[in-house]
Amino acid sequence: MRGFGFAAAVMIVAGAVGAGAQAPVVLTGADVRPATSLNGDWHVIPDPYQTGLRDFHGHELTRGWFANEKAKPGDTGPIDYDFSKAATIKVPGDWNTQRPEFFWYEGLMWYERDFEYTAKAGDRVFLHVGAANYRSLFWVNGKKVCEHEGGFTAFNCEVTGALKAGGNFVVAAVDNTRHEDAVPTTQTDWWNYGGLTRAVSLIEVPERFIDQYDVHLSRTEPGVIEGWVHVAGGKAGDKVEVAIAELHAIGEGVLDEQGRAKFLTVSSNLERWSPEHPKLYRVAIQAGADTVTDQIGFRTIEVKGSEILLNGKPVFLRGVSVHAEAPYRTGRANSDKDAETLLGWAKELGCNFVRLAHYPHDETMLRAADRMGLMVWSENPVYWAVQFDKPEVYAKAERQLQEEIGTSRNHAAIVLWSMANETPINDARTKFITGLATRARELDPTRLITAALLVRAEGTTKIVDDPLGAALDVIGTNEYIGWYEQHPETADKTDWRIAYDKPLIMSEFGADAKAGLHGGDNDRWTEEYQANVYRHQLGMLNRIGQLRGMSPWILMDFRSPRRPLAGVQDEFNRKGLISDQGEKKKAFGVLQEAYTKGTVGKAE
Ligand code: GCB
Repeated sequence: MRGFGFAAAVMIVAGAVGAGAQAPVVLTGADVRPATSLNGDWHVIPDPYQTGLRDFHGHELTRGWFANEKAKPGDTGPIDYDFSKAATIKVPGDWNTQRPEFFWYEGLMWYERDFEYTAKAGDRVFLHVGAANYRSLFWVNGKKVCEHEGGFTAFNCEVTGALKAGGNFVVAAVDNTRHEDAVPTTQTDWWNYGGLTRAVSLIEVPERFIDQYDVHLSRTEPGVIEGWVHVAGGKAGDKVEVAIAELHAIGEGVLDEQGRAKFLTVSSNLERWSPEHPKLYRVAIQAGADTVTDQIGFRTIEVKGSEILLNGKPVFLRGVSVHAEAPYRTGRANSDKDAETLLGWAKELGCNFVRLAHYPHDETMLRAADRMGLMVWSENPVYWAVQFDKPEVYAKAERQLQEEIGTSRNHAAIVLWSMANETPINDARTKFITGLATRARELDPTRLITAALLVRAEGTTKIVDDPLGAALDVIGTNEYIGWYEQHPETADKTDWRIAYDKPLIMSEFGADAKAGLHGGDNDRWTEEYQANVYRHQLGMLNRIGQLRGMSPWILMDFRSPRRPLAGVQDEFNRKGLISDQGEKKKAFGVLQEAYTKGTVGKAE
């Protein structure tokens, strides 16, 4: 029972809530480290007036409401809350789909749970948060341990100094209020699911520990597995080792002044990862007292002119776009089962590729893609018109990109980092996203950079000449001929002109259909109409010489408040090939036939 009533709420120290805590750190492979799960029931209290963060004149409080371990009922006058009596919801999970009263809620939510924990002497402990949408603050035993912005990336807060041996409690304040200067901004076409949407755990590491590592196959030297290991607190001269027992391969390196060691090792009998053969190896990374054991696949991905080369061979990306929307129950996808259902449907379609839109998806999805053999487009949430002219907005986008790449860089499945989706063409935007592309290449020179661009038209010709294309390895474009534009047949007369000699992925096309609603080929909202759009689109796409992939919009219906049409949409974007209840629509069959019979795209 913890109280921190009104008397405490008048302690005014402006700006102090943000003080004290350290910046969260990025950990590679956090999900494969031994961990103490904090998943399960957490008490929650909605706080739309931010009473826990501000006093009655709106000044920030020194310490978050509910966070002070010392306050006891009766200490400070009336106590306006009691976590032990508050409702509970599950973590991981958005709050919107767990309790009807939270369905439309956008604002601040307080979370609390007790846990037993005793750390080993000398170890460091991190609170690992898979994602908290959008802004979050954490306290352990009343001590603030971190603050984070960005709703779709993992972060880790050091709690070593805040933990006690035995009983502990953690409080989180998670706020999904939309802001103009956030990334993404106030306008999106998906539900703004709030809360601790991904897994939460405690990770214990030695004093010096491996925070990031990169293990990949060289593009230029056959059979060479290379990369680097970074050790937090590591001393120059300390050794690291990367061992792949199945290949009898061991790479060694020595830390430099920055705590980073490069390594390489050679294997003559390596089996490369591909969609047809998604081979993963057990890789043990060791530095001093710390070891991480990961499952990593090895492949190369490159472009040559307008070809995409996987393991040196031209490949066509037969894909589909996927939101992190949970099948059958809606809400945020957050389990292996969700990932396997969604990606299982993609495999059934005949896909070798998925566009994980419009933000970084979680590790369960990426691990499933590694295992199941699906190449992945992973996307930074620079969606539509963020405030491109503001350096602080750029910093938010870059931070999320760093977290995305830092967390997920060893997934063989990821072949494309996407910087943005459908951004308006202007100089500030081009500079902003080019900056992100440069940063992405610095962080990871082994993958391809893309973005989904808008297209312009001259008569019946669609033109892709957005200046941002110069900064990309692969051009993505979205178009909705037959849905937002004209008729399905319009595609038959449409030609394409691409200003860049680079591979093109049609990263979106599609049409809404309500599962079970039938009619003629030209009756909107029916399954027949959607199937008709797909047939005409596929014919058109086959005429684009440099098309090297596609990811139609979208695998499954997903919730969006932009879609209120009663009886048809009911707050769902209905462009799914499958309904939110798992019913396959006719267009699923159209695309499946094209993918499995190889009637679309250049043969591999
Ligand atoms: C788009 C967006 C996507 C939307 C889709 C639609 O262009 O990239 O996020 O959901 O269109 O259905 O309108």
